[in-house]
Amino acid sequence: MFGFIKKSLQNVYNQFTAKISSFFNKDVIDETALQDLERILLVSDVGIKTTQHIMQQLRSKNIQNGAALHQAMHDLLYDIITSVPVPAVQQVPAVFLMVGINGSGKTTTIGKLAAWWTLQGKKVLVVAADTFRAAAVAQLEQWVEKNGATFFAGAAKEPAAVVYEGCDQFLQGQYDVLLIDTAGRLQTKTSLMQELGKIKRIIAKKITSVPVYTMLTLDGMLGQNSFEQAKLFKEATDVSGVVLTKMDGTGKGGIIFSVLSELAMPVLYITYGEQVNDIAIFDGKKYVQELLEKV
Ligand SMILES: Nc1nc2c(ncn2[C@@H]2O[C@H](COP(=O)(O)OP(=O)(O)OP(=O)(O)O)[C@@H](O)[C@H]2O)c(=O)[nH]1
Ligand SMILES: [Mg+2]
Repeated sequence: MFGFIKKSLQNVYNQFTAKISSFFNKDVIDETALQDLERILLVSDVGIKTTQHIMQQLRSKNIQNGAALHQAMHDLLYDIITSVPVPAVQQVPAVFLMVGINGSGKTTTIGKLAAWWTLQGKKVLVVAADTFRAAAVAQLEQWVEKNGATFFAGAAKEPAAVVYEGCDQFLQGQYDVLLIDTAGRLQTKTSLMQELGKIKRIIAKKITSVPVYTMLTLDGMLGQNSFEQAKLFKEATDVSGVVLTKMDGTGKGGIIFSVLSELAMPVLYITYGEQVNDIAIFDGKKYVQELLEKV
């Protein structure tokens, strides 16, 4: 039953699931137990607003025992998980633009996705539009070539120009998947955000035949500290969904619910390590089910 969380997200299992499941065996759920539960939700990054919503719903249902609490929690978290529509990012041909702040895991995630799509028998082109650092380009090239996808860095120095050429190559080479890596940027740097807008306009102009998605990497270890940034990215670039990275480094599995309910963005993938296979398509229903399993 615990294939997904116990295997891939051990910290979440050992912390969040272990703590929360202790309530489900209780014969009596009283106000003290509800307050304890509320504290656990808060420290697990579920977020103040979402926690208040959950607690208010639980109180209004007049929960008496652990079994009823289990069912109610399942229903509430399930509602949150299904509240935001998930775009069809598993259907290719498609273009994926990866954005996010410095070090949030864009390049690593691109490498993992390139390997994964290649394994599915798809023809994959990776474009390195992170031209700010030579090391970043080399890092991505290593990842990509190891796994059999095609790498394109382009002769052009300007990111928008690299993207322009990369789009041409994608169209001419009849690729299934185009993955575009961008430089890490702080949302405060207006010029970098404007550059992102320029990149998006170029893609939209060049590629009209297949869907284009913008994926935002959010560092799961930073928790809600990254939400202000996420909101600014959302305003600037019309984000299609989130890749929650570094989930191996946190036991706070609640971040997924606050991304959904407070940012209203779907979680598309989670990553949980630095190896090529440490990525999973996020399955919200399965996540809720396993998260609330009795330990
Ligand atoms: N533990 C863990 N580390 C990760 C994960 N994803 C990425 N990292 C590490 O996080 C660091 C930053 O990852 P990058 O992929 O370079 O991040 P980036 O967003 O491309 O960074 P910039 O290009 O500098 O903006 C690297 O040391 C990665 O190995 C993950 O899922 N788990
Ligand atoms: Mg990078």
